[in-house]
Amino acid sequence: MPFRKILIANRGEIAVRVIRACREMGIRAVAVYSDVDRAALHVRMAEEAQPIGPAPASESYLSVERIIGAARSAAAEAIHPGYGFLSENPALPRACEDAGVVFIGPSAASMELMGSKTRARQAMIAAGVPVVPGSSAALADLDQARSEAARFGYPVLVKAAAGGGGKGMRVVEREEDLPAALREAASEAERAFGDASVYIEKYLRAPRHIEIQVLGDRHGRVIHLGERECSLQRRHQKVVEECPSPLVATHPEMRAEMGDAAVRVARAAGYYNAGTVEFLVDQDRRFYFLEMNTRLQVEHPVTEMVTGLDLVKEQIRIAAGEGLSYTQEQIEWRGAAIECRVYAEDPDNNFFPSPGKIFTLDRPEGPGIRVDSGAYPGWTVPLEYDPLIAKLVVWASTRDEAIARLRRALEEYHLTGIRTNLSFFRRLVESSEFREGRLDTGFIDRWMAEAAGPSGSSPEQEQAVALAAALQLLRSRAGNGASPPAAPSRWKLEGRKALLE
Ligand code: MV4
Repeated sequence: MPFRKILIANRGEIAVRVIRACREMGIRAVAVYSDVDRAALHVRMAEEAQPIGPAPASESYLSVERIIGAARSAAAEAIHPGYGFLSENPALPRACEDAGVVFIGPSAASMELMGSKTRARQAMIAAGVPVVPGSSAALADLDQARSEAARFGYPVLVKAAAGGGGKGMRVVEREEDLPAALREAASEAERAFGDASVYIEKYLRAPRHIEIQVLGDRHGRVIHLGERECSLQRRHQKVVEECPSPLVATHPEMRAEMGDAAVRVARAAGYYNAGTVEFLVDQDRRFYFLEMNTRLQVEHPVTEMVTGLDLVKEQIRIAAGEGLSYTQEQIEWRGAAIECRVYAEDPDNNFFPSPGKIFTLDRPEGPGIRVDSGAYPGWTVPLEYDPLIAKLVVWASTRDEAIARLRRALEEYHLTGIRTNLSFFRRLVESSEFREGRLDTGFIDRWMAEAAGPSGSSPEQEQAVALAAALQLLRSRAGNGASPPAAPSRWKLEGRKALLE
């Protein structure tokens, strides 16, 4: 047994996921919670729980000091960061080292390298991994930007060197638009990351986003667990992920090629523990390194379903210094898995967050279904954090069967009290592009624009809708915050009964 006690520096479904791995390994799990999470599922499930402060994440889940303090007072031997929060902050592994606690993740140096997009690009070029044509250092001035852009040809994409997740990005179609794009991207980057450095890349139109899961141990061995197709996203937020990628399924040589490249990326970064190498894939199926995520990802379950591995257990064993339990040759991929991210948000109201109390909750069950969730009936989804309430994951022996199973699971899934995006998924699984696996990163926006018709809403209209929804939410909070938005009042019910009599 690698550890006796692990502290989980996270909340929600991922904290629950890690607790489950701990329990199966005979390890005591210590939860942490902010004031609004006192009754959260991860707190109820863990053997122990430590309060870490008020609701704002900056004073609780994002505080290295509070997390280390909690680990100390619980005498935990290791910390699992989950995803989000401190998971990619090199300050946490450093503080762990100082406190004599094992960090379940990569080194601070690997995180730092991958945190700088320009440094990561340089390292990947040196390692012989294909990167999108572009500048490999932050741009000094407009003249340099002009000459670099002319070298790759328009359109180009201005990106933040410290970026990721789409912040500080600007597409530039013509040279005359370059100065404004540079200015805007730099100021957005300064605000978001405290670093105004930007660089440029050739802009790939409607690429696929395919990522490779890697595992490295502390003895220098690295393997890959194949790909995940993550092209289905909206506003840089993934909504559906699957394994295998429908594209790779029809071009099987791509898995080994991208897998080899991902292993080279990990080696070049001196990487250990679980990580993900993201690639963009163009229309000609050429792939380019985009970035590496130095954490366990939200969508890891699709890889687990298809490979049969337990990634969290592997992470824990690796952190304890054990060698990988599998060789590359032992990894096999069986069947197809699809994950839907179930959010407390209203698809009929511009996906506006819909926190609040869950009244009833009926989840799908039966063959090939996995639901990872931090929700339970009677629990209130707090508005302070990410509104992900569950991940619905299905597995079947073929993609077509997985889609049929997903459709069945979505029919069985019912939740009252809050809005969710389940209805969005019910529509999505019927679309011919999705069913045929013709996916790219522009698909959801195009598909939603089509559904809205030629008079589909402009960004201005969308803003107006969001504003109206915000006002509505504020009003409902100003009144009785506990009142369910969807359920009719007792007076209405009584009135209806009276009418029926
Ligand atoms: C790109 C690109 C096209 N060309 N880079 C978006 C998030 C950030 N991490 C990188 N992103 C992109 N970089 C070049 N040179 C298109 C995107 C992109 C994207 C990438 C992955 C998943 C979804 C996306 C949605 C829009 C744009």
